[in-house]
Amino acid sequence: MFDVIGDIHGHGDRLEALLKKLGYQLRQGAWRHPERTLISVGDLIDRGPQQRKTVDIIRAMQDAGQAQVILGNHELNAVAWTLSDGNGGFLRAHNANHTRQHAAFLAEAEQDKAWYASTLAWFRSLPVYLDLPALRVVHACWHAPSKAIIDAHSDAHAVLTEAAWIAANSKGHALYDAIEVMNKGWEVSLPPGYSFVDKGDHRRFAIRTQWWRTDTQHYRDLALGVEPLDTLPDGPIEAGKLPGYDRHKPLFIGHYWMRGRPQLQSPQIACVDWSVADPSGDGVLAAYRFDGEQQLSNDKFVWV
Ligand SMILES: [Mn+2]
Repeated sequence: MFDVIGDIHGHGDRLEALLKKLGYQLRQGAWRHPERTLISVGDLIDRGPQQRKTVDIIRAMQDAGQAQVILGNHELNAVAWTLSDGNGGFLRAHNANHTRQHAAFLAEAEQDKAWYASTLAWFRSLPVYLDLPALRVVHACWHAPSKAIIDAHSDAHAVLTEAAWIAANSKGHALYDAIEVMNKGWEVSLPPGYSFVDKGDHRRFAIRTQWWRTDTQHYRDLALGVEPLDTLPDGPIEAGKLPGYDRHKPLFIGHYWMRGRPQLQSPQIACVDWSVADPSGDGVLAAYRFDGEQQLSNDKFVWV
């Protein structure tokens, strides 16, 4: 069965500690478990102190048949950083914010161009999601209409075709919007006059949402990563209902920088991103030990 691990963001030592805690052993160049397979929800890179170590551990596990890996938004952005926009720039603009977000990765990658090129090619080979018999995995949001668009631009394993990478990173394409939803989450714009400052000190005019919830439509109930909540409108969102989740299978997501100790978002949804890269040091690297159960359980989280 599967151990689904959250966003690692360059914390290679913590990754090794969690693998040990989960019972994996380093043999013949890869971490292995006699009965279990690792699944990464993506966001291996950016922010942390061991970018290359993290990529190399996970890639070696995948090569050895010990791990499955999907695309996080940081891997998507790392590829877009290198793709020409046709106007002398790049599809991921090299502005101050983006440069700061990507600096830790670039600092290591640019020391070895061959490794950098190989790593980018590997990122391009990662699927956007996994839809396995007993579970689903996506970085941020499971949304059937977006999945259908992505499937039309992917191979049978949800890996974007070479030609799709430009559209996936170009505003105005349906594929761009579909990737935004599944890889970066279901965001809702704030009404005029409202904004907040996120953990990276960026002023934001849209919120990340708990898109799976259908019990409330209020900004303050649905927002993720906004502190204090009273910077948001005290009322329902204007954009209409959030997509909700069909609950056909358990779903594992990352991306959301959850705070506190790992816990389920619903009986079918587990976010495994518990903020290992938070500068406060309060975050943990988490995994969920999945054994096929269709009702998830809080006691199956493991973390370091
Ligand atoms: Mn992410």
